Amino acid sequence: MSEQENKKRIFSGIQPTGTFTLGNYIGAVSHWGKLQEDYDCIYSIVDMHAITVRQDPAKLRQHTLEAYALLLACGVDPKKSIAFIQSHVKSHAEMNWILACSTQFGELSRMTQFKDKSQKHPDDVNAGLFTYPVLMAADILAYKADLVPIGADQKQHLELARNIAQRFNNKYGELFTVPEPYIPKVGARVMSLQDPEKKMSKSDENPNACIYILDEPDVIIRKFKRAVTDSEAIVRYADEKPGISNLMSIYSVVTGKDYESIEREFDGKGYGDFKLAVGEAVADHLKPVRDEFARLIADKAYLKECYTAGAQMALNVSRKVVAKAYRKVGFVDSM
Ligand code: ATP
Ligand code: LTN
Repeated sequence: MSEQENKKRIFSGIQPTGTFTLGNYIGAVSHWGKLQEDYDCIYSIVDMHAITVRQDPAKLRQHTLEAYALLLACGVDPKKSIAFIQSHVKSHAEMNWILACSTQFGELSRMTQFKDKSQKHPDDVNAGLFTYPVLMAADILAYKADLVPIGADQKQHLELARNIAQRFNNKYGELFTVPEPYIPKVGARVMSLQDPEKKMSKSDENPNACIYILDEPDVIIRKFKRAVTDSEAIVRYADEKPGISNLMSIYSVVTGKDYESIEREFDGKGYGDFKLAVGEAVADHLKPVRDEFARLIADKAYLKECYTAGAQMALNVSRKVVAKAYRKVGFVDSM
């Protein structure tokens, strides 16, 4: 099982706000299974984060179960890693409060995700949306994680978690590990297929902008065919060609080919051929995930067994850290 003294610890989470996109997969989740061989890994479906944006309760429940099944379908093995649902482990809420009292209003005001999401949902700029990064810090610090695999968009939140950990340690004495980000070199920021200046996001209202990892092969191929590119008609990686560069990085990740060999492969060919090749490669790559998801989601009893055991193991690790934090801030022992 997971708690081995000599291994470094990893923590990461994903929100159950909808089916994972190719961005979530390439930027984060596809790495999680590979890491579990060398690290002590803890992965969570962060439903408490999801309610910072209004959710339909029945849909959230369904999305949470689906996200848990997707996590396993993407390669997280509940026998090798701890895989659980955030709201099942009370340490997250407890640690959240302790850390909120070591976080400044000013630093939360500078978070770009807060600015973006409050612009997107001007009628519901709730306190949870504002303190979202504190809960994320609580997730990570409650397990004393060394490393946090994330996409590039979460780097600012991780910086904040590091600052909170250091500040708490300076104020109350050493407790928290200061976590390092683990951001992939290629694919850390998969862009929208319709607006390559914008990141691909689960909650995009345009379904053509996004590849969902459960999309059927013909849907995947059609979406890539419609992807926005440019008028140069040469497949090459360049800052001024964000659409083609985005497709190249996706193709590179799913085929293992580097940019030079991709440029050679499509030398003299048009964008039509290239887009079709990307679509087919992605559809093939995702097929085992789709098949495994179909098998798992039909077995609710197995999923329940896994997330119940996962929550118990997560609690066993995190409650000790919460107890130490309570003592350090001066709370009287309850037992
Ligand atoms: P939402 O649209 O609901 O805000 P999201 O698609 O941004 O969700 P999260 O659950 O917030 O997804 O993110 C889960 C993980 O996926 C994080 O590590 C995040 O950095 C990564 N990620 C999200 N979008 C991308 C992307 N376009 N490219 C690479 N990584 C991404
Ligand atoms: N905020 C992250 C999801 C998340 C997370 C975490 C990631 C919540 N808690 C802890 C890494 C570690 C996001 O992707 N939006």
